[in-house]
Amino acid sequence: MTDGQKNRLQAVLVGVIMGSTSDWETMEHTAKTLEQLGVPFETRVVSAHRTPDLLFEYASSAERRGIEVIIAGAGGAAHLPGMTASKTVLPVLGVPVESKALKGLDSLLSIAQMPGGIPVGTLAIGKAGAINAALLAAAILGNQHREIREALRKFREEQTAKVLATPDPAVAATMNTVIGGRDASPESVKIETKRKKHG
Ligand code: RP5
Repeated sequence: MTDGQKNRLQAVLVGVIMGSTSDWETMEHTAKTLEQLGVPFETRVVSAHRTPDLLFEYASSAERRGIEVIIAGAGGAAHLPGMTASKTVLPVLGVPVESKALKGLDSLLSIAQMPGGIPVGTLAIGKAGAINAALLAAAILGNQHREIREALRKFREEQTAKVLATPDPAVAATMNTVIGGRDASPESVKIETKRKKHG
């Protein structure tokens, strides 16, 4: 990567906002994925209901601050992505956070069912949507930022290689249970328990 590319990448390109700190459990997957791809981002709690003035300020100043994509996560009567989209022409991606009462169906419909005129790119409910919002943001940024497009290509290649490396699901399941270098597979746990019993 050239110095010019590094400098350009230091500026925040993605604004990750969410309605509440309680959304972080979901939205941290967006942050982790952006980090993995080397996309500069910021994270903020901005509530459509509790801090409406802050929401207006954030959305209307985002373009001026150099942000190119906004990812907004919210749950329940999830107005944040739609209201954000109404105050900016930047692409807004919405992540429906899983709500307790309706398992996120309320969040999904609130975010997806925007009337014609103000679009919100709506992802899946919960963790999958949070990860995919980051990947989709990277794909959008990849049109102008070649290094991000290449990072996304590498992510895809590694994902494919990982699947092809473990074609047998039984082996893959065993590998998934190896936690922190310690084999926690059911067989191993049985052996360890026996060892303890026999001193
Ligand atoms: C929404 O209300 C937030 O996005 C969150 O998902 C939901 C519940 O917020 P808390 O009551 O946990 O702060 O505005």
